[in-house]
Parts: sequence; structure tokens; C-alpha cells
Amino acid sequence: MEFLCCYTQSKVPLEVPLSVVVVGDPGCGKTSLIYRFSRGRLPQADEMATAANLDTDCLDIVHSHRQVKLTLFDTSGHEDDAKIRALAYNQSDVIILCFSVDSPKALNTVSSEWAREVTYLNPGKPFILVGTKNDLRQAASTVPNLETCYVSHREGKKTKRNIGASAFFEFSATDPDSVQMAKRIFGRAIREGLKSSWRI
Ligand SMILES: Nc1nc2c(ncn2[C@@H]2O[C@H](COP(=O)(O)OP(=O)(O)O)[C@@H](O)[C@H]2O)c(=O)[nH]1
Ligand SMILES: [Mg+2]
Repeated sequence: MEFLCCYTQSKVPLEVPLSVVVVGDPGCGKTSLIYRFSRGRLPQADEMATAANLDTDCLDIVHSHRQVKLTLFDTSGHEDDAKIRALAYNQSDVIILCFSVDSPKALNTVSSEWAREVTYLNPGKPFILVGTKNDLRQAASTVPNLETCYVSHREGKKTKRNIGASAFFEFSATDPDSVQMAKRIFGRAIREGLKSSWRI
């Protein structure tokens, strides 16, 4: 009796799970960035108000011909929620660290607090720095002493290098091309997450 073994290649594409956690000071624009990417619009007032300590969203996307099951963790940024953030970090592959460019103090906090937390709790994991509310700096471009009130692109890039982030982007949730920009930011985060040795 003859046994015939037949191996056929599966036509079902493999779906890669990938989780992104977004952190940064409360009110810096994390939820707005996520909504622009995931829903193409800004969150409404009640959606921002009801935001919990940790909101989760799941999306099926295609990235570089790969099916990705993307989980987005939106955090509050409150100090009291450090334990909840730790849980999100634990499940994440890549982190987006946000600060608002209308606050040089916020950039200091990125270096002194956020980057420390991210690198301490996620050794070797890639993270991306995003300066949000870029429209506010653009609107104030004629103001004297602009550099003392707003974070410049150059300072953002310098901080990116100092803290060891993989990339630096500026973002405005109110710009007409904000959806495209949000896609670029998350696209880069997904790329970093997929290629990370963290996943191997
Ligand atoms: N001008 C401006 N305001 C923004 C931008 N992104 C968010 N905001 C406003 O900043 C506030 C906080 O935004 P939110 O996304 O809830 O911040 P989160 O607490 O970090 O999630 C809200 O009033 C938003 O409308 C932006 O790009 N430009
Ligand atoms: Mg929020």
C-alpha cells in the first residue's frame, strides 16, 4: 500500500500581533494622535473625558505586505497610573513617547522622567519621540523669544539622540494632513516594533 504525503503551502497569510503603547504627560495630545491614526478624526469632548487610565483599541492593518493585528494602548500620563502603565509596557513591542512642543518644561520631563521610565521598564525595546501640537509653535512663529516658549525641531532631535529614541516626529492633530502624519508615525513605530530583536 502506498501512502501519499502531500504538503500544500497555506494560502492564509500569517497575522503578526504587535502592540504599541503611547505615553506622555496628561493633556499633551496622546488620544488625539491615536484617534487621527485609528479613526481619521479627533476625539470628541466626551470621548476625551471618559478616557480611562488605560484605553485599548485593536486594528487589523497591512504593513509592508504583512497582516498586522495592532493593539494600541492609550495611557493617562498620570503619576498615579504608573502601575497600569507598567502592565501596558509589559505587553508592548514599541512605545511612542509624546510631549507638547508648546512647553519646554515638558521636554525636560521627557529626559528626566519619561525616558528613564521607558528605558528602565523596557530595556532594549524601541521607542519613538513625538512633539505634539506643532500648530501652536507655527502660529506663534513671529513671537519674540520663540525658543523660550516653544521647543524647536532642533531641540527635539537633540533630545531624541540623547535619550536613545529610534526617531523623532512632530505632529499636529489640527493640521489638514494630520491623518497622513499620524500614519507615518505609527508606520515607523510598527516598523521598529517588527524588526526589533525584542520579538525574536
Ligand atoms: N492646538 C492643538 N491642540 C491639541 C492637539 N492635540 C490635542 N490638542 C488638545 O489638547 C487637549 C488634550 O488632548 P488629548 O488628546 O486628550 O491629550 P492626552 O491627555 O495626552 O490624551 C485637548 O483639548 C485637545 O483638543 C494639537 O495637535 N494641537
Ligand atoms: Mg488621553
